[in-house]
Amino acid sequence: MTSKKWLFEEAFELFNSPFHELIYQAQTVHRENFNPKKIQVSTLLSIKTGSCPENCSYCPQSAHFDTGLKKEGLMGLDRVLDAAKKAKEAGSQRFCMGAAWRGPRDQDLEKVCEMVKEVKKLGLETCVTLGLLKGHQAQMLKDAGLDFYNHNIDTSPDYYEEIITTRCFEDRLNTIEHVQKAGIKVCCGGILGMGESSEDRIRMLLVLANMDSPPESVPINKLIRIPGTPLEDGEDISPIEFVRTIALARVMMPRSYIRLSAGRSEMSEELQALCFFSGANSLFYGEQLLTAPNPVPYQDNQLFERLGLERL
Ligand code: SAM
Ligand code: DTB
Ligand code: SF4
Repeated sequence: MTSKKWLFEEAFELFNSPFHELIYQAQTVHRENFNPKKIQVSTLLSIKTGSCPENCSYCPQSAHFDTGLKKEGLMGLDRVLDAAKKAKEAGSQRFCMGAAWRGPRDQDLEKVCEMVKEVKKLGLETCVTLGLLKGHQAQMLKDAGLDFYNHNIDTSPDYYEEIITTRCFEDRLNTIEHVQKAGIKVCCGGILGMGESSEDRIRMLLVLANMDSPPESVPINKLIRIPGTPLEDGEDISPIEFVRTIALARVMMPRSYIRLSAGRSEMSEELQALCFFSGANSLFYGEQLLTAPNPVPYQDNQLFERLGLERL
């Protein structure tokens, strides 16, 4: 089924409509496409940490900034499998492995492919995020049985250069194309709260929603301000603006999972509830994201119970 192509003006109007109208539309679209009680649960693991040559202004793992992060080379298979087993036991459905690379070398990718094969054997869905890929590398991952590749566009095309200069927006789109051509599902979203305007947020969602096939999974991260990065200080996005963006993502991408991603540790239960009410239906579960903290499982279990949410 081809998806609707959105114009900026339409999205802008919806985004700026009265809050209750927007949320009502998002909730309606959500119910038409999903069981609103169900939530998809993924767990992250950093399999290669820090010393990244890219200069993404938000990232604790960039070699350009001193964030005091402990750097680690590519993790061995045993440690990865240990973490995956724990995630499975804790009730996670998908295991996402992230590496601080601009892109992988083939010899490293072979090791990651081995991880993918073994994690799949545990009965978990697999996702990896390894930076820019070449066509043959996407095929290597497909052959290993990879389910999802995460590669975020992070912000609007216009604001991209304010945030990252070691690569361009097109580079990201090329990798997404390789991933889709290889038949791997795409997880692609961005970060809110980096000083971008509402129009930038809308334009980011337009790029995602207007892809030939919109991403199956759309992570919406709230910037975690990391000391030592250029975005350490700055004005936070207002909670209402954040919810509006989630709601717009839901309406524009009716069949995608919208993931309430980084930044939940700094959100109240009420704000998270409003995000789920506006169509978010996925999250990262487990006390750590890649390097930054996430709510502890006990807290999230309590949240699920209070809101009557069930895992997929
Ligand atoms: N190096 C690979 C890449 O950039 O695609 C994979 C790992 S990278 C850490 C994955 C994503 O984490 C980024 O695209 C960004 O959206 C998110 N991220 C990184 N630092 C963040 C922060 N401080 N706050 C919120 N999201 C962040
Ligand atoms: C995504 O959009 N968010 C996740 C996942 N995809 C790889 C990563 C969030 C990283 C937050 C900062 C950290 O933990 O280092
Ligand atoms: Fe490297 Fe990814 Fe962090 Fe950018 S976001 S510095 S590419 S690990």
